[in-house]
Amino acid sequence: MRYDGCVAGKSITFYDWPYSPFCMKVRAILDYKRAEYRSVNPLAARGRLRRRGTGKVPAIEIGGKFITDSTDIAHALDELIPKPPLLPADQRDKALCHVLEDWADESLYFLGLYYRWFDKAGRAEIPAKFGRSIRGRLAYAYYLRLVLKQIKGHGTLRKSPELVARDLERNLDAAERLLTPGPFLFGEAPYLCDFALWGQLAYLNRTPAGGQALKGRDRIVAFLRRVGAR
Ligand SMILES: N[C@@H](CCC(=O)N[C@@H](CS)C(=O)NCC(=O)O)C(=O)O
Repeated sequence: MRYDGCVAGKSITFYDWPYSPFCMKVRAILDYKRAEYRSVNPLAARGRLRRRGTGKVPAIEIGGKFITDSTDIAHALDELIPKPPLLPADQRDKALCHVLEDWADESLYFLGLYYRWFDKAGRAEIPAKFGRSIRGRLAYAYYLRLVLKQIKGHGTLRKSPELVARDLERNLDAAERLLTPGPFLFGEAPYLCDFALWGQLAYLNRTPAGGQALKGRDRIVAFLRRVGAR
């Protein structure tokens, strides 16, 4: 629900870049919790994001408290709005949920970045998202440099395209198996790891190579539709 409002007496402002998989994760959680919030374009608030946080998105203000990192944001939202819960009740499942969330955020993310920012066909689609104004073009050039440095630092960009494609296949095989029988990672209800996985898979699915690799993976495709429809 995207309008100015309060949850438990606290207003929520969400710095939301529509194309970021971490923003998609937080947005899906906000909607799952039926939270009312105000959305702000981070490109118009870069100074504020750097001063008050890490400069990265997503960032959120809950009742004036500034929080960055999608995991911390998710936990803060779960505390503020406990139902429906974002974590399974069982302690071992809780630990597994954390590990799965981290896998999505820290491994799958770099495959998405590779196929969006490094792969030729993926990169060709980016400038339009930033707009053709001078500001948009400068922002694109800045982020292109930054993201390529990040993918290289992570190690993905040091691999050959064949090895990255093999990594992608293995990870998608794992996701398909983890979502079997489904509908969510732990069965009937979605948890934090589902929203993280959904953000990264949906991001990957929008890249030309990722969309192709996801074809025929029925569990993942159904999962993408199911969480997206929420
Ligand atoms: N671990 C962070 C990752 C956030 C992140 O990497 N966000 C990207 C957008 S997808 C970003 O803001 N990149 C710009 C930068 O690194 O300055 C989270 O879970 O929120």
